[in-house]
Amino acid sequence: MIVLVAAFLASIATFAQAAPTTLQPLAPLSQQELLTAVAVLKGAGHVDGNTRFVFLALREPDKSAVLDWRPGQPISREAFVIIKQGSRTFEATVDVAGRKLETWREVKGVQPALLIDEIDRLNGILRSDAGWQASMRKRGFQQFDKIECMPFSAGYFGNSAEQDHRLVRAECYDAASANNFWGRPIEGLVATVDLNEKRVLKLVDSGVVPVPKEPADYDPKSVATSRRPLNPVVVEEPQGPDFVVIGSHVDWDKWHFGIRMDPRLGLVVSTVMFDDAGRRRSIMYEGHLSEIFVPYMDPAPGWYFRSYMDAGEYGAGKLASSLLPGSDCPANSHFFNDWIVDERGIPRQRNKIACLFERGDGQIAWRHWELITNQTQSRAARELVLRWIATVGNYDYIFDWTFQQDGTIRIAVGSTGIDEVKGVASKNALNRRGTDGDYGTFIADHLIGVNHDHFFCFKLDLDVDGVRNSFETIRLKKVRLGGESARKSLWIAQPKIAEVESQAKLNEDMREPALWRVINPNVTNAMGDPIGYELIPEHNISDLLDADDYPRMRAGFADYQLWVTPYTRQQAAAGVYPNQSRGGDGLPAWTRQNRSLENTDLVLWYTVGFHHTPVAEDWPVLPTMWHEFYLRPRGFFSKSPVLDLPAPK
Ligand SMILES: [Cu+2]
Repeated sequence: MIVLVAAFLASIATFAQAAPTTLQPLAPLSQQELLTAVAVLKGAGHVDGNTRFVFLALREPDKSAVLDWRPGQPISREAFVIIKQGSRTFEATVDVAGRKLETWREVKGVQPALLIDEIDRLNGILRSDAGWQASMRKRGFQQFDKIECMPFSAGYFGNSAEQDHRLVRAECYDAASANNFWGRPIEGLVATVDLNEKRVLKLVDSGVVPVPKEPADYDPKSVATSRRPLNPVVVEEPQGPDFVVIGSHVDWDKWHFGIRMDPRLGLVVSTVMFDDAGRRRSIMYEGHLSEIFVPYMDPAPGWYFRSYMDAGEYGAGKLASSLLPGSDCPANSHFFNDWIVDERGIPRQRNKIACLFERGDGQIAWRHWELITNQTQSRAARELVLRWIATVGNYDYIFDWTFQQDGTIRIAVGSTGIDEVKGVASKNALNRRGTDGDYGTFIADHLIGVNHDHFFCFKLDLDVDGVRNSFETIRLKKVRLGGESARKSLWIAQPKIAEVESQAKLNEDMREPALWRVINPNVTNAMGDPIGYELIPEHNISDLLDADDYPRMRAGFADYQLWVTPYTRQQAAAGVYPNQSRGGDGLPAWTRQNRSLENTDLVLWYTVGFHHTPVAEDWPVLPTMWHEFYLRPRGFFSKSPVLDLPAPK
């Protein structure tokens, strides 16, 4: 056991642990740099007992500076900071290397992301509110210390009485009668709370709904596990892994990239390159989660507002889970630690917030059996997986970046955790009363899994062999044949370059399918075609809400599955401050300029999502549901990139 523990410790490294000579411009801020950034703000008189750090992380250098940088050269190191000071919000940039405050400004009319500090305070505000107490007594609760209230982001619904308040809406759960309190909603009572004023702004008691009593716990003590454990599978790399991690940089097979954890966006993958015949070719400057949007589909007073934007309202990277070796990631994975400042500005180390492992579980890179010669050639595929998990309240989102030997990058989101459920008076579907069951599925006695969507928007700054790229749609167009052919119809591939942003707001269309490809019009492959990378969606959905519905206006990025913009430093598809936003910021606003997309630095914004109509099998734990898309070379190489895989011995 001791040996095992030692092996784990040896395989842990922090993102920023590298020697100075290998520090990359996009490496995350180190503990020392975080300390310096906070010290500079303190020195400038901007930090007191009321100061809360909403965000403090690397401010990326200019892209051109990053691309021109060579090892050994000095690096600009800056921090971007969002501070909440009482009810006011400030943004700062700090020159960390120069120990200097560069900018400090107040941002008016916004609400920064919700703070853990505030969330901790929520129970106290409610438990001391006379109206809330009365409503709880009416429901049979005499003691309030085991009632847990959840800070649901408030959204915006055109209510002027809510303006200028810092809001959450709270529904509470009976945590005394079960470990999994999510299965014990105290329904029919929702409080709108002002976190600045520390008071209940509005309490809506729409009537007592009995708290469901179905068992909902999932820990080993509560669940009788009759299933026989399977025989162990041992993954061994007797000569060690094939990847090399130096600080925040990863080399594996022909792939090279940098990684860091951002408190808002989670894992950021940067400067992704692939070796091709002795040349290191660029594919993507940066890729990361941009925003999440989860609107629920129930009009009840306790449910209509539930339309979360988890990255901007809570901070996806801040909520990165510590990963468990052997279940979250293979035990022999490389685990990353990082440093993040807490809300008081104190750097804290977090353990195992991302993992890296090779996978070679029966995948075939290519093969052929030749009938004429009766010969078989087959090459096993290996892939590299980079994983992190954001736990936002009841949901756990697993994010995988998988690098394949054929130049493909797969980006996948696994949704698991606990479904957000509603307590109802009806027992089940056989004795439905009122509207119970109209907006979801009975998944246990007196419990409805409410219908909702999950949208995950990714920023993908592709640089295919350089920054100057164009975006091409290749429409598969059916044509009617005349003349001498025995065929009446077939389809042809019709490429078209998008000239401006309005031509690159796209949804998948089964009746008129199109391929989506980023090309470099200045570089051709051996056949004379411009080189390119294709974005390949798998199953995807559209936002079904009306255009004038508040959640949809606030999360306008979900209007299209794909947007293409010129390069921008902006990272947040719904704007920097989506908490209580009225909408109007982000992709719809930016693209209104209808800028040129030709032969310029481009960014793809791709949203993958799914409608979640819950099923009985979703309770009490959600079997992981995966949704993914690919970035795949299309004409980037001049022949099969896996032809050179060595034959098995
Ligand atoms: Cu769901």
